[in-house]
Amino acid sequence: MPGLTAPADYSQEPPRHPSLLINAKATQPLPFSLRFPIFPKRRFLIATFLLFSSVFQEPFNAEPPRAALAASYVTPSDFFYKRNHGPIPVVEDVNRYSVFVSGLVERPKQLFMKDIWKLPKYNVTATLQCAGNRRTAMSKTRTVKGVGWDVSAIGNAVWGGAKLSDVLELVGIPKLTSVTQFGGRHVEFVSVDKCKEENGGPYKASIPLSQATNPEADVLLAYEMNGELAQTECPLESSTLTPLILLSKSNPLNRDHGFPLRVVVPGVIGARSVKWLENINIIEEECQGFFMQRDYKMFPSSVNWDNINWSTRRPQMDFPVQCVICSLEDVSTIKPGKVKISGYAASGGGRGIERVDVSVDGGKTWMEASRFQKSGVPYIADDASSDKWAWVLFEVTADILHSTEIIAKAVDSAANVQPEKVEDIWNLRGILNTSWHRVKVQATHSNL
Ligand SMILES: Nc1nc2c(c(=O)[nH]1)N[C@H]1C(S)=C(S)[C@@H](COP(=O)(O)O)O[C@H]1N2
Ligand SMILES: [Mo]
Repeated sequence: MPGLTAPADYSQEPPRHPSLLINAKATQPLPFSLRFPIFPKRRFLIATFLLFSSVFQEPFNAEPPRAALAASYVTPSDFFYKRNHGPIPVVEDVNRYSVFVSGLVERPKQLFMKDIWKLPKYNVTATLQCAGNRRTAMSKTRTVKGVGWDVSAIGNAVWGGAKLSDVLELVGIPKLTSVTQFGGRHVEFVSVDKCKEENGGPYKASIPLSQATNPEADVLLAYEMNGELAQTECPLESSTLTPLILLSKSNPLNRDHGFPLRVVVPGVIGARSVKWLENINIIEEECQGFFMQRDYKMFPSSVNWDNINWSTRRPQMDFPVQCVICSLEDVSTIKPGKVKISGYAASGGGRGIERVDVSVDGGKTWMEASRFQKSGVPYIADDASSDKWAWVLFEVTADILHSTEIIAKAVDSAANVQPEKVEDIWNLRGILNTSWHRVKVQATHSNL
């Protein structure tokens, strides 16, 4: 497609915020000032360096520091985790960009951005979480395969775009359809990026047609991220943490997050929210791509790389209830006295957060934390006033006099709870680590 192309190497990556923590072997392009220095000789040397280094680079995978993450209800795009499987696609001309909707439909259609912009625009506040969030902690039990993540492969954004259910009507599929007259039951999203796992082919995934055509599922083709906000909100009025940055009024998706058009499937693991969308196919069976069939599946701990049979499990869709303490690193040094403990809690499938329990004595006794979303609006799980697809921030202040382990665990509105031990949910790909989150604190009486 002329409007959207995928480079074969990493020489055209976008600029990124320097405070992001880069995972695996990924590297960053040099800052602008170094790429275009005044001295021609140095320019030549750096160009040569870039040429060679870009060939060997890995997909850019990075997350923000945990304290920055929980400082605002809406995560600024710069600090939003970035999960890629290949070089970032390039848009030559957004007016020439189109997405082709075809397959088992009555009227296949090529849609340009102007066609998408014409549809009613929705702003959906939704949390995206990578299934690999907290993988590093799981790998301490036993080795797992995958990019290492701390606790910040998650973020909450206001996504602006058209509803997929409206887009599908343009090709003759009515709302709330589970099978088309030609036997289509799944909606496949195909990108253009070149992924190793797909042998150089594009990233792809699918969701059931019933979800895609349900307006209440809020599946979006998003062209904006945090566009409606004048600035980030800080819902924790009492918090010492301050909003991170000011956001501009209109904010198209940036390249890392899928410019010009991406899918956002709220309540579902990030892997199904395909970026840089090129094709939407209505198909009979779910997508047969690598990331649906040979990755992002949850196995029991008895399965290893010698006895794995991928076809025995369903692709993971909803994410389970999760919560993480972000105000403290593991291990933190504290002054004995009052300590503020804050972080995020989220559940999949549109379920709200009913409770967040915090213990400062290693799990013997528990306190209930307060929960927040938007400032000035009390949070009630599953209430119409709440953002149903979004995380909840929590905060509690505790008296801590001695070195101890602090634990947080959440309960969602279906009364699902987090598993206590990471050992009990260990799986070879290291996905869905939702075990009780623990941080150790060392109390020190010294004035140093
Ligand atoms: N085209 C494309 N879409 C993709 C991916 C990708 O590598 N290529 N990664 C997926 C995964 S695993 C996640 S967790 C989310 C991450 O979205 P983000 O980078 O905007 O945070 O995008 C998903 N969509
Ligand atoms: Mo992911």
